[in-house]
Amino acid sequence: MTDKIAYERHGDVAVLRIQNPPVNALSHEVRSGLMAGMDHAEADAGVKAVLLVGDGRAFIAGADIKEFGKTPKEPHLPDVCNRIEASPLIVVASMHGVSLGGGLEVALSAHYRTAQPDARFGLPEVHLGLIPGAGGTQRLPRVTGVEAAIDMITSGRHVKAPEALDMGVIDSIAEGDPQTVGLAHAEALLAEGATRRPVSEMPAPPPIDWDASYEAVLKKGRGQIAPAQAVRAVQASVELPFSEGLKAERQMFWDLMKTDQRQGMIHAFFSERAVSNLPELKGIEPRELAAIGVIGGGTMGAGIATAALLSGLAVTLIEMSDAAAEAAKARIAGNLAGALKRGKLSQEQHDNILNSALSLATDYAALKDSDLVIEAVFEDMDVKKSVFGDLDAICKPGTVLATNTSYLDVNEIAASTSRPGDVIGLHFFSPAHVMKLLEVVVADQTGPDVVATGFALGKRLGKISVRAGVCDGFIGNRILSTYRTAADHMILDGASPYQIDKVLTDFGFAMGPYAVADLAGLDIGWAMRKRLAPTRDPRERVGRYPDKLCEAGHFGQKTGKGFYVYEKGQRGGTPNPEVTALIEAERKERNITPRAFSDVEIVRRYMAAMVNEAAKVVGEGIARRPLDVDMVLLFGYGFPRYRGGPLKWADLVGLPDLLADIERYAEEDDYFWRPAPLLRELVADGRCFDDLNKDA
Ligand code: 3H9
Repeated sequence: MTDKIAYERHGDVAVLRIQNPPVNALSHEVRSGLMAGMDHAEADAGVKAVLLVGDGRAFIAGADIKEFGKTPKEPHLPDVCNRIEASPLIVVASMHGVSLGGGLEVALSAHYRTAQPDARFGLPEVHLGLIPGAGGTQRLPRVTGVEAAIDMITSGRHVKAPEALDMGVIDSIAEGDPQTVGLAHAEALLAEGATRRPVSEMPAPPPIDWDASYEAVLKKGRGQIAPAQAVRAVQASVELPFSEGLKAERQMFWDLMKTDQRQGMIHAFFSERAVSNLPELKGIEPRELAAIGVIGGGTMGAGIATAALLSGLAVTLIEMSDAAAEAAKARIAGNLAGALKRGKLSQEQHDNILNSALSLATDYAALKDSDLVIEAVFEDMDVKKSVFGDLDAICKPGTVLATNTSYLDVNEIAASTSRPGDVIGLHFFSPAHVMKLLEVVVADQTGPDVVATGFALGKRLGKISVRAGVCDGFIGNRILSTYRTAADHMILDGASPYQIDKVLTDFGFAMGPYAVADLAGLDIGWAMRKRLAPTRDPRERVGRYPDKLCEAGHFGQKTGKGFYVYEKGQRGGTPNPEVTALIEAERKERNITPRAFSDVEIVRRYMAAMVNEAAKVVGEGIARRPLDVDMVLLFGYGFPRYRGGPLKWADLVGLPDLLADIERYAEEDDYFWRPAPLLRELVADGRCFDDLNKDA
């Protein structure tokens, strides 16, 4: 045995207690310890049953993800599971907290399963680009049937104890100390003369239409392969003898282990956790956060207020007039209705929020005691400065003053107050109560405890918070503007917006850039183009056709027409022929002979632009690490999680090739395509972006 598994004897029952904090992952030591523990129990005279139980906050959270990518060491998890199941003793698992992945597979290898009422179960391997690899796809269908197993495995969702009981995943729910409850269960089984009940010996469930299920899952996964493979693995559980099914599962598991998708997903898993872990914040206490103020109750302000209210904060919302304040309240009520419907909120909590946690005001004086104020007013520097001047005069000392600007200079805003150290950017993404991303924009003089407070607010609101420096567009919008430009150039040169959208959704993006533009409102880009026009370099290639669309009053979804035409009641749109005509006219005007773009070239150029700008953003210190950029794109811009983020994607395709592409594109347009110095450096040193994550 190892010190990760404690062995205790309680009468006829041997207890194997897994002790591998924080979540009892099945590391090599734990696997070896379980093997040795089973040997020990079987050799221990008089032992009739074995109880598996976890220490700390979980039964077992699965295989140790940190071991993935390294040479696997024996004993392998499937062997451990088979060893447990084959024991002549009765094996009982008593579960609390989470039993995930390999953890649930260990439990399914036990003969009986009991759990705490608040325990959760899942086979989330698809979120790591994998399928269960220790019998999960073979044993689960035998206890739940095929459809429930496919749902659980392909979604990776966590199932709560009552549902798990209904599904047949567990046999009973009992509240109390997991070891005490488990011992009582084991003793009761022994008293009633229960026998071993290996899941592998249960009959295989009836088949389903496998191809239809495979296709449906493939389509839903937008290019993700693991969930569809899981359907095939479950199919094997029905069509093959158990031991053959296990082999088939194992093969698929190892094939998936070698994929870029697995690497991308695991990068996302660890980056998501590392992103708010900043060395500069170690030991810095955030300021108090109990009451916050929000200025402006439009879509963004109401969304921010909703997110804060849902997290239990008291919110004072300021609007220009009583009527505007009431309209903001109606927006918040609309947002809360969604949460109520989805069961995220009880009726009592809902009423409480609207009747007491939310206050409306038209006078800034109502903010004098706020701990943090976020302004979400019109994107205009003079307007923002005037708001910050008022806040400076009214707020108590120590109030964090935050701007939700998406591109304006936070240093300039901060300088307009007498307390620039208290000023920070908190850039939410619309709808702010839904979107997970928060850019915490740190200006030159922002105090470290103010930064810590920004992160603390993000955590409380359930956001993925990413530190960003000050520049036009911060991390996300700056990179977006560059890859959108690359796409716009391809349109001028011969591609169509519809081909580009299709190719990029096939790549895995939630939406293509032109469908996104229609959703956000074409007037946003129009305003931006007008703002930038006076300072544009004459070498910049900017299409005029989107302006013409806006001049004609077509702003995308909200006006029913943009790049696409939207019929009432329909979710998606159909290509707008007027756009095609406008593009063709502009090509003629500019003497451009359109050429065909292959789907591969579209991805290559779009991604090269994204990666190149991202490398500049990291090189300039606007983003601290490549992983920060990856998380911004993943959580704010619909980048496919299974690709890990643009810089993980770049590492996987190879930086030298990517740099060579950029240099080749620069031969046509050396103004737009300027290789990032950091990219050149990495290529010269034979390093990749992930090396920088490790250095940080
Ligand atoms: C699998 O089982 C494959 C098998 O089918 C076949 C094998 C042959 N390994 O998230 P948290 C760390 S695949 C290693 O902040 P929470 C995590 O990095 C596996 N480390 O807490 C963090 O470390 P740090 C299937 C792990 O309470 C710390 O634990 N299982 C693992 O919000 C706390 O985590 C999964 O995919 C792990 N498996 O959430 C489960 N899990 O403190 C993945 C966690 O250094 N894990 N850590 O940053 C989770 O979903 C959540 O972490 C969990 C806890 C719900 C457990």
